[in-house]
Amino acid sequence: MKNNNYRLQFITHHTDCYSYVDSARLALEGGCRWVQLRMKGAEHGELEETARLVQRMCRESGATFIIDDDVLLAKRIGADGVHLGKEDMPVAEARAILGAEAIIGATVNTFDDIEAQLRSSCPDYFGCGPFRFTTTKKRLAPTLGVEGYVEIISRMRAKNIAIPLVAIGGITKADIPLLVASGVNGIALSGSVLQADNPAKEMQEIVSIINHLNN
Ligand code: TZP
Ligand code: MG
Repeated sequence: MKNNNYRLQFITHHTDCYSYVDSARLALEGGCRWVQLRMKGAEHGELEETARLVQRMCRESGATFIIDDDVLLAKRIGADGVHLGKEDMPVAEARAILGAEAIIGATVNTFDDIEAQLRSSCPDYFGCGPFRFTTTKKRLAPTLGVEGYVEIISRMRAKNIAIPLVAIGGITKADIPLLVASGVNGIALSGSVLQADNPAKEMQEIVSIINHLNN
């Protein structure tokens, strides 16, 4: 694995209209090629069944598939990687289980978190946020705004930290140009796509914005 460009990650969620699986399908239909399966509070059996299904959908689309929190499930089904929060398994332990080729992302909220993480391990990317308030995640850290990313990126550059930084939390397509201009390498989102009238089309527009900004 590791052939991932870290520019755009879709995080699964459910709404009144869509299931977790629907959400992944819509993102893939819209051209997203990196999906994180996040199903907070799901029971083990349902999580594994959904993970196997979404993994198959991702494979069929040539998309990268990672799982939130559950390193052992990722290992068992051969997912491409995991995303780990501050209270999850340490990155170094996950690396020992999943191997060098797995994509391992780590949540950070501040530059201090980045430095602390790098003292013990080297994730493949940092998921850094929240950009703004969102209801998708409970127990949200303070919001960063564009200024927060500008500061974190400048401190990373000053210390030659080149690990991709992926902005997350309340991001809409209108935010993407400014966020990318702030220096972040990628965007992770969920709610703004699923709340759009046509989620696949919304994702298509987001993919197009990102491709134009980076080319
Ligand atoms: N961490 C911060 S926000 C979030 C996670 C996992 C979920 C995605 O947020 P949004 O606002 O639905 O794009
Ligand atoms: Mg977690």
